Amino acid sequence: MATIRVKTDVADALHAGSPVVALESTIISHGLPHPDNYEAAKRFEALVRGYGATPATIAVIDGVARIGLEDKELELIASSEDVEKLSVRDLPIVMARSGHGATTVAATAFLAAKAGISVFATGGLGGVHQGASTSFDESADLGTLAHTPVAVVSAGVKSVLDIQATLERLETLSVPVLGYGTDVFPRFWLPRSDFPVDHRVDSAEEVAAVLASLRELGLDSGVLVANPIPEDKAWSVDDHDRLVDLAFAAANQEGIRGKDVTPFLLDYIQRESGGDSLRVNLDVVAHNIQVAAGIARAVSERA
Ligand code: PSU
Ligand code: MN
Repeated sequence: MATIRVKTDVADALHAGSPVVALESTIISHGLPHPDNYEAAKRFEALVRGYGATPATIAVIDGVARIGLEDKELELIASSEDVEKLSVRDLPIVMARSGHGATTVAATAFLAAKAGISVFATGGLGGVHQGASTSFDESADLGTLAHTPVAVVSAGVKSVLDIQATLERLETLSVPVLGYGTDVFPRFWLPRSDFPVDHRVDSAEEVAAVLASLRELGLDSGVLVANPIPEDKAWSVDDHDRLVDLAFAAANQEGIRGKDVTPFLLDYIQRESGGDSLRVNLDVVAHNIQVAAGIARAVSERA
């Protein structure tokens, strides 16, 4: 049995050299609340199509890595209580057990690259957690990007992470970071963090050129395209800061650890913000999809 199955429309697009954008599934299963998550997943795919590319939402179903999901599979990822969150190290285990699972940025990027997809849109990349100097909690998203040749379009990383340490780790791992229309690294719900990005690009063609140079050099790292949410769609800084503090306090009190940390914090913030953070979260992904589709078109035009 195949371990990776590419949906027909995605395979056709790849074969023709047409633009394809990979989408992750953990954001559906663990990042967004049920039942809005299914509608959101469908909308993300429709947006990719609207911008002239073929969407490939990635997940593991019945032990097979699917590059592009049928509606029923998307529904399963969005609704099932026991869909696991899969990072790269979990893939061989859930496949061996013929199980289902939703892929994180790391696992999605890994499978996308294997299928020949070079552009991936998400909300926020995982990173170094606060207190990582003692907990060692750093997302596998970073280490995977160091050797996975995919451009990940993300609104920086969530402000629940240690942004400075995350940027340092990306430097150590030799992952290029490009500010898309910005000189400042964004922090997901908000367009700006306190940290600059060294390299700014202002067009999809510039990103495609960087990807081409990366290939020519024989480097196999990914590229992080840090794309800030437009100012008029951002969350209020005060509400943001207040709820992030409360989410941390709750996580500490409940002793949340390991892979549960990110979903717990996101869920807490979503519930307590009365829908504000969710609205911004959806706008963040939609905006990243727009930029990713542009990059995918530019990549396919160069080829
Ligand atoms: N950022 C979001 N929503 C999410 C995640 C990140 O805006 O749901 C998910 C992504 O799938 C990311 C994962 O890869 O959280 C990182 O989890 P961890 O910190 O456990 O590596
Ligand atoms: Mn972690």
